[in-house]
Amino acid sequence: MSTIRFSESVSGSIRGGVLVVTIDNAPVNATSAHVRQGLVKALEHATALGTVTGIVITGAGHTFVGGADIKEFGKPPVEPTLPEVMERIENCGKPVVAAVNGAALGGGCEIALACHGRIAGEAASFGMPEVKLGIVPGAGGTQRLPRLVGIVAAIDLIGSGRTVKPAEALKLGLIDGIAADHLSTAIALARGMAADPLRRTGGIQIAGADAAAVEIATKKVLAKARGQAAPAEAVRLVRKASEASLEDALADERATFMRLRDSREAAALRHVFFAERQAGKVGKLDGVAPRKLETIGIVGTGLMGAGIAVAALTAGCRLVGVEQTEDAAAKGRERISETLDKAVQSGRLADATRNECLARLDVTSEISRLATADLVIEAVFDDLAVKTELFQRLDGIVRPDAILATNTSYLNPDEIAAATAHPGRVVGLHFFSPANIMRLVEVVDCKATLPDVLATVLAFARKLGKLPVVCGVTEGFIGNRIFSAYRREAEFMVEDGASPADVDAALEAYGFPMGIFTVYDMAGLEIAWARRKRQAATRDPNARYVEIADKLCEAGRFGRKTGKGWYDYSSGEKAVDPEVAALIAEARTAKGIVPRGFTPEEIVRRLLRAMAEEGKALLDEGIAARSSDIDLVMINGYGFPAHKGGPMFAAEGNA
Ligand code: T1G
Repeated sequence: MSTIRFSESVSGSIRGGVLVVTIDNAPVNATSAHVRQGLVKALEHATALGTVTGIVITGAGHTFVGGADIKEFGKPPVEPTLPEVMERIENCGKPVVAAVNGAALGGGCEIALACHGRIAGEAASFGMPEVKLGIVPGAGGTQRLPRLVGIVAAIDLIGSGRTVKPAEALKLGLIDGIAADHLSTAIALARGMAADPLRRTGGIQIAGADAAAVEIATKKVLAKARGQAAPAEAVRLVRKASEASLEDALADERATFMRLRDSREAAALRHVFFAERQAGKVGKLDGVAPRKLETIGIVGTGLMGAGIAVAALTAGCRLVGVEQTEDAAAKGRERISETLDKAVQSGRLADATRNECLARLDVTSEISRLATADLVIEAVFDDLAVKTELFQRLDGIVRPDAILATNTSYLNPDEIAAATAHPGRVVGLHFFSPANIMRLVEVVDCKATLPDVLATVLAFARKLGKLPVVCGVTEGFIGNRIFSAYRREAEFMVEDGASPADVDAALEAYGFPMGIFTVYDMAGLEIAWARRKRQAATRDPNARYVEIADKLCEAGRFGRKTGKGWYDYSSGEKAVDPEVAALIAEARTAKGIVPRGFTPEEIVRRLLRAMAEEGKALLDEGIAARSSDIDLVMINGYGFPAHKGGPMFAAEGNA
């Protein structure tokens, strides 16, 4: 079987009269110019050869095609364009079948859609993640997908950008079959397919959709859009598939794609995409092998500990949870098992997997059981004496090569490490609550942390499906330091004349799911109050200090759980409270401040600047390695809108 080369990344070989075309463009087989050129040449070759009866397209390695080459965006176009390739595939006179070996995303999924048949291997996946990049599919996806799966399912898939596995793809009608040997099955399908007439996706009559279901699917997508343009455009284009001719709708799709591709929103989301791939990369760890991790110990099975336990269990780890009493251990086990149940109910976890997780779970009051653990994470009360004493005890229990991680939010992990026998094995793992859901983990590289310890916990965080961001030791790490600076600025503006509701409304209009005072009320005001009281003695007496939050706490207003905080919740809904307005007015009078108005633009500008300045300080101090890491922390831990790229990206005038 000889190989025919169509371009530097596309080659072919003939099997049983079928030309098998392989796209090999590492790392993800993106549709770079030479891939597009190679595909067109392959189609021409197959058409010209009388002995070839069909064509199969597949990908080398573990991806089918990861989509358009995002790095090409913004560069001058090179012929042929992706829509032209799709047209060539769809209009080819011989059957073309996709043998989908791995991820078929974006332009990759569109290639599969343009083929006359689709066979998925077991590792295949399908999705149109374009909206996550601030764009819409640009090569026919919005028109061909609804022809195969119907308008409602297409709105869901393209509007959310979610990825589906082969079983769901088959159920939806996106593919024709699933086979362990997807290549042979695809070849057989191409051979057996009658060339006349071929089932051309663009020619399929769209199934009439239930108008109410279309509305529901549309609303669901728009509700999550938070002011972004792409989801609404994606839905509009999918709906157009049942109203306009294929030609008109494709032209609209292409024009919309080009316009969005050059938008700030898309630039911000591309920044986030590449930032995520950079995060957790640490130069000094090149060539450092992580240690083996099978059994994880967690001390403290409260809300945080249970969340971490669920994340570790669902990633396949064995788990030993430790509590102080048998009673508390039973409650911890219950909490973990209830969290697993919820994941099953919401469809995030299979029933069988939940049972496997429970079989790997042991919650006990005997701390000596941690002798088998490879990594122990403490999630106990955030108090230095408590944590130090615990780590000293663990020294005498765990193996010498076991790693000890602290989940502290504000304490100094170097101090905890220094109190142990082997500070080199101590590291910080700052999870965000609920830890089984939130992706962000700040990985704290302490003064003495050994490189392979850091490499191991980074690998652990990735195994849990988390987004690890490395940071140095500082009070509050990256996120809480920026959050403090941002809150301080918000309070300055309130003292100067803005209302908490003005600040929250400006942030929500910018794209935050919730304004800062609403977040503050949700989290509870008392923890920060306790910290401020601790710090009072060492605070710079000349620095501006806003006392309003202290006054709220003194009045017993600790936030939502007490029914009152920055707002009043006594009616069950958040409401502006005249008592708070009076308290703020008093604070202004006490300082002789004459209140002035703030526009939403000024509020946002000042908050962004406060965040970016603190971010710059973190970079200067070497706490954060790169500004894109700071963006990721604020996006994934604090609700900063991803489509604005994060505070550092926005501060550069980008969003
Ligand atoms: N373009 C350019 N580079 C890409 C890329 C892409 N589409 N996808 C990944 N990379 C790089 C990535 O930066 C990293 O680089 C390396 O590949 C490995 O990635 C017309 C408009 C395919 C599931 O949004 O979801 O098609 O860090 O670590 O875990 O309608 O990459 O090594 O230098 O993520 O094995 C739509 C994006 C594009 C898919 C593989 N497609 N990619 O995951 O590897 S728009 C996407 C992914 C489009 C058409 C349009 C994942 C993956 P480096 P990785 P992985």
